[in-house]
Amino acid sequence: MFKIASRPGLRLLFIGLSLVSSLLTIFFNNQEQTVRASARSSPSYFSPMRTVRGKISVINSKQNDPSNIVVWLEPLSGKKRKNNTDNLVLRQKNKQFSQRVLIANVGQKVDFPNDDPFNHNIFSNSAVKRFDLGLFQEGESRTVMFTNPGVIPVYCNIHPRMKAFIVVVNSPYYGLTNEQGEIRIKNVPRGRYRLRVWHERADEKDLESLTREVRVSRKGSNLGIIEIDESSYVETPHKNKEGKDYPKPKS
Ligand SMILES: [Cu+2]
Repeated sequence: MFKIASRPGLRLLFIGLSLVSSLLTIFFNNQEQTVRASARSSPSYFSPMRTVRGKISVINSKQNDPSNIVVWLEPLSGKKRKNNTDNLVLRQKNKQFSQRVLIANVGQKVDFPNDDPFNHNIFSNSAVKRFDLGLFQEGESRTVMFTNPGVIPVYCNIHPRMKAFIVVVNSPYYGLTNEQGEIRIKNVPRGRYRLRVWHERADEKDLESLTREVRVSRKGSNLGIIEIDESSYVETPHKNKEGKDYPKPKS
């Protein structure tokens, strides 16, 4: 067998044949994939919905954690799907919120159930949405409706370490990065959008500079790698609901 390959003419034929065979394999595999893909997406044939993907990497970061970064798309053309209206949930359990970052739509409500066997007092002094849920115990819940877009830091007046952010956006096309910084926004109609990004350890101006126009085609859109600089981030303790320092823990 190897003797045949050593003759120049036959060797060329051999290479040629294997090339043809691999091309045929690639061709038929692609055909199969196309068929499978169109079978899967057939219900959306009349209103094609696409996935927008991307990845965020944080630079000059102490934490090196690219999770919990909000990415959303504001429609610049075409019809917009209605905002989400189902109530969202931000639990309190083990003196922590169930999520660090929660994305809500304008007009959406958030329930704050207390799953701890002691009281919490959830509040925010944000200019976007100021609220104070008062003291409430295990098994109880309070609800807040968010009517303006913006970032709302949420705290507990008893437990200074409790911290969450509710990011209210006026578009149903949004996503949160996973631990690898990957983002995936599904069911986005074709059209032009303004890309927006929010991250708790980024400078507002830096985030502003990441805003750009994105076109979603019938293949979706790949945002590529988006870099966020954390060098200007300084962690500062927040105040309680009266705007004062929390009492020093007794030791
Ligand atoms: Cu608390």
